[in-house]
Amino acid sequence: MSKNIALITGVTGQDGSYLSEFLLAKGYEVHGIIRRSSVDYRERIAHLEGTPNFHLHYADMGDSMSLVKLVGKVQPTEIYNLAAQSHVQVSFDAPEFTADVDAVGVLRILEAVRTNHLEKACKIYQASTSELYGKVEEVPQNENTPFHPYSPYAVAKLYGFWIIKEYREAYNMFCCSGILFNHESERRGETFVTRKITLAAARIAQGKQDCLYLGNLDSLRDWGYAKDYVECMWLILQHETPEDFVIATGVQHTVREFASLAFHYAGIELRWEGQGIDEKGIVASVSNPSLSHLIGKTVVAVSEAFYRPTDVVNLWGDPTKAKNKLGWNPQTTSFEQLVQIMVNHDMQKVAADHVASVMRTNLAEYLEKGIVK
Ligand code: NAP
Ligand code: G4F
Repeated sequence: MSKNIALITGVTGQDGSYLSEFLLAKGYEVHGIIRRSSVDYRERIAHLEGTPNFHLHYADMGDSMSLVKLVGKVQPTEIYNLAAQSHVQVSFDAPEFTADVDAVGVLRILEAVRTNHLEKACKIYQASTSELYGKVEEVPQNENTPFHPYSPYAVAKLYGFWIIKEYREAYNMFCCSGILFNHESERRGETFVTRKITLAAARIAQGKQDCLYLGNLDSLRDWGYAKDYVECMWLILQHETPEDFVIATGVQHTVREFASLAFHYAGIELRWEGQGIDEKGIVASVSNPSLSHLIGKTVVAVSEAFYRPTDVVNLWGDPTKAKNKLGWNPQTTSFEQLVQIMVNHDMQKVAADHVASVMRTNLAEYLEKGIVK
């Protein structure tokens, strides 16, 4: 039997790390693309480095030559194109870079496969996004809902979606898009709203932060657990025909609801007062007397700095096709479980960071006083 060889772009990201674990457990040989940076920061995959079937290679989505050479060397049977400038707000500040990586980058991967004559041997998964629905034209959104991208990120991803479809039809390649709705985890980047909230709730509960500043609290998202979603990426490539799928939980919550629940798991009950820019989350009660000094304090406030020029405010996915055709269960991890997993993780992280910082301070003092040499 021929070996399954996966090439993952974006292997250092949230999804790339979970997908690597998932494919390694299935016996795949996994190759990941990393890019040069001045600090080697690969926290999410550090535990996989040294695993016999796990290999990392330098390349960049902006560098066709590196991709062509790497695809030729690895001879993948499956490519998971997860690499992207994935932050919507950042795409307003760096629109050209976002277009280069998130749009033309997809074309570069497709052409790398064609240049190496692997059209028939290699299947391609493209990380598409619910942001394509943008200024939504219907709720909930499914595979037939019209797209209306509403940020430079979404416009770039729309190109990625269509070029995948084009190569499928023009060259008969097995390439598909997973239209994934927001998926989060304890490995989520710290500037996405969910992780920003769970980290802040943990810091506020441990006296390390006074207040959390957020943008649009009314925004609605369909949030799932990233660990559950990587299975779908694989299932999409195992389906008999190349097709695009919406991957979502089918349940919607506001940013405000996410914040209330995160603070609840950190031992703090919030009440909300005011509207718009003046809205505040105030501590109504606490589960532990050691937090009673927080009662009546404002711990969440709104800042215009986190408003977007255009914001996508009503994402709600219909995963019926994935459920029926792929046999995927969209409710493996509930919203409540997801928030609890993230808060528990961040409560421990904040406590561990505190211990490490005290140890560093003590060590510096001991060195200065000559107590340790
Ligand atoms: P992420 O944590 O931001 O990871 C992005 C990955 O892309 C990182 O490994 C990053 O490398 C890599 N990357 C960025 N620019 C690159 C370049 N020029 N060359 C090579 N690699 C580059 O994103 P994620 O949450 O795992 O999402 C994975 C994919 O799914 C992305 O395409 C995202 O747009 C899409 N998506 C995500 C969601 C979601 O809710 N998470 C929903 C729908 C679609 P560094 O570590 O070096 O920065
Ligand atoms: O967490 P977010 O930054 O995620 P967003 O914009 O939905 O994008 C994520 O999900 C997409 C799938 O739909 C992916 F394609 C994309 O790569 C990324 O993973 O923001 C969620 C919502 C937005 O409406 C935003 O305006 O939360 C609102 N929000 C309110 N306050 C905030 C904040 N977002 C961030 N990042 N920071 C805030 O302080």
